Amino acid sequence: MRELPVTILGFGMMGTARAVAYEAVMRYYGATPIKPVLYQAYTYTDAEAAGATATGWEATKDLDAAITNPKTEYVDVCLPNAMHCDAVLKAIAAGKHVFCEKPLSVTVEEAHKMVDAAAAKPELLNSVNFIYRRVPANVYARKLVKDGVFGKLLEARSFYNQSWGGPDTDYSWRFSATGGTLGDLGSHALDMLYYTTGMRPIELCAMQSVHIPYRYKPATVGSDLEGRYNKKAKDLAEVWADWRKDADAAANGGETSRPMLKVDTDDVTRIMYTLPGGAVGSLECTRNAWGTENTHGYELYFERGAIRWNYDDMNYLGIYDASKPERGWSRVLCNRGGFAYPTFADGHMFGYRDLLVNACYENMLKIAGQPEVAPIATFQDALDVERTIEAVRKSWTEKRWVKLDEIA
Ligand code: SOE
Repeated sequence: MRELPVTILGFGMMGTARAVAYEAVMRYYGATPIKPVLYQAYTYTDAEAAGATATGWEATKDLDAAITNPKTEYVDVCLPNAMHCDAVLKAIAAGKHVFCEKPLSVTVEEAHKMVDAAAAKPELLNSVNFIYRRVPANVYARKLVKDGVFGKLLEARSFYNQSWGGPDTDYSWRFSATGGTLGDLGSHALDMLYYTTGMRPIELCAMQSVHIPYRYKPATVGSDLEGRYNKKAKDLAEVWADWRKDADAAANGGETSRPMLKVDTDDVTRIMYTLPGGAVGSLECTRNAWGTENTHGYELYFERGAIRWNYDDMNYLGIYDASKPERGWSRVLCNRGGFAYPTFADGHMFGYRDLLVNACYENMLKIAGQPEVAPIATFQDALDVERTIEAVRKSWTEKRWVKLDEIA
């Protein structure tokens, strides 16, 4: 069996989760044509490095050396968004297969560069971690739409809402211009729209807003999780009151109780759009909706029925067949034999980490020249998402409907 030495760049939440997935893939799918072997991690901190070396692989703080290491063949980019482009271009130039965390880029220009670089080396994998493609229920939804089971699509509604973005979450790169809610969460919902329906918006109108324009500066800025877990054990009303005083002072150049940094991105985005064939849709994403920890989903309304999915209940697909006299929602369990991915046993539910294993598995299939279970997201797919994101920004800045054709 061919072994493929893997380097993971970035060993925060996503890098470590990916390490688990590469290690598990042979256990899940014994018949993988290629065996990923974890070789090296690029880490920011000694603690992260210790985590990597404890399981027997190398750790380095030299990013370029990690990317170009002649001993590895596959680079998995789990760095903050702003670092993707440079790392991906260097990895392709060094002849490595690339798996990159979403969003692929922070601008359309960057995404174009990455697509061009990948096109020049078609023998290399170019794959983006739009992970919700790997949910069996979504693979099945895609098939139902493709087979035209309920006729033409009339309306689409998608949402990706989380709740961790209150004033007690400190600043991190996720609140910089390169890390906003639209790129972080909306990108998934846009990709899922395309994945399930095969359609992308033609024209859109959007609004964006910032609830928390200034955030407290943590001890070290940059770590993915830090901001989220610096929450104080304080009454929430007090948190808001204290924060409001500081935010007003920051806005007016006054003294704040702790150093603050300005947020340069959206906390919330809403989009309305048209699709080919006359369908219309809407999309919402936020980090400030209490009770929606990772509530990502969609509802698709067709001429003769509807489909709905929600990550909160991700193993099931909701199907409504309006041609049946009883007209009720069916809750179809999709993680069992016959639905896309092999499972441990029927009905033993999939979790997030299983999706990452599926993604690693399908990257191996693709490298081996074998068909994936369902299409992986390529750099081109991610460029299309980035173009839509750019159209959203343009629409809100210029306060008008924007055609996707306007974006290069
Ligand atoms: C944080 O908002 C995050 O980890 C995203 O970056 C992921 O893409 C999403 O799948 C879960 O939430």
